[in-house]
Amino acid sequence: MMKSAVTICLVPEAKQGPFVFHCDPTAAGLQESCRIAAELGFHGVEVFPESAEAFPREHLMRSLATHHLSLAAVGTGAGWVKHKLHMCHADSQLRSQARAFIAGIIDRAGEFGAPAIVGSMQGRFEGNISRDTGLNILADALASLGDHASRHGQVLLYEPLNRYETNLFTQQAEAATFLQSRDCGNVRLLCDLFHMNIEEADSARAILEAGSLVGHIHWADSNRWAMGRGQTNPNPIIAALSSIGYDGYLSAEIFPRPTATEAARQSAESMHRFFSQ
Ligand SMILES: [Mn+2]
Repeated sequence: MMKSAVTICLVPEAKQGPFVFHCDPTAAGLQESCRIAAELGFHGVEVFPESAEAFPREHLMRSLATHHLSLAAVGTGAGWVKHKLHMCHADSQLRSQARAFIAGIIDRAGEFGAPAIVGSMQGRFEGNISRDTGLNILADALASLGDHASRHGQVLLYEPLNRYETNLFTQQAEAATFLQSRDCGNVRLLCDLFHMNIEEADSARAILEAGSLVGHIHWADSNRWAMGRGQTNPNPIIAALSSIGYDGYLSAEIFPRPTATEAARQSAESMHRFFSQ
């Protein structure tokens, strides 16, 4: 059965970002977001921490336990947003720091039985890094971080982004072919419906074709508001996910509009009505 999750951002520098709840990583902030998530029937939360060092392990453990929630996934994007690191940086030392940053988060997430996400940390090839070199760097990093995740019995989630955010992979099919041909056996695709609305000819078909490589879904409407507030028809997407036997999370990675609680409520409704079918 598919599961539902909602995003919680713990990074002040990302407060304009597409996350439903934004709070400082204190007990009070996390508890309140988790309380609302549980009240709305979500199975889990996806968190976006500042770093492995700043990961609020105890607060999160307590908040999840109090509200009977799971940790769905952990984002690594603060490595880019806050620390300006990414995996394809022209400076090899910064590339190593980017990998170490992600490995640290894999370890924190792994303790909770959750996977880490490589989205904006994939970066873009630029300067004296050619596309081919960039892809080699990406393949090497994903394979090695995927191995790292396997220590925790987890996969690593790789998220193709839209053309304005990366020049590596923007479509699921090309990313799937890449993972399969580059020895990235412990990496799965994160299919973000907002990016897919920009890049795919047919998002449902892309999910069908990615099949068992689909590891996580960012559940967003075309405008990155809650599903139901944009132009996306979720029916064929759910049909595709059912057809591939997907039993992972649908996670609402969207703007907190008109309010965080309303965005969470509408997201929960848009997921849970399918679960009861
Ligand atoms: Mn996403």
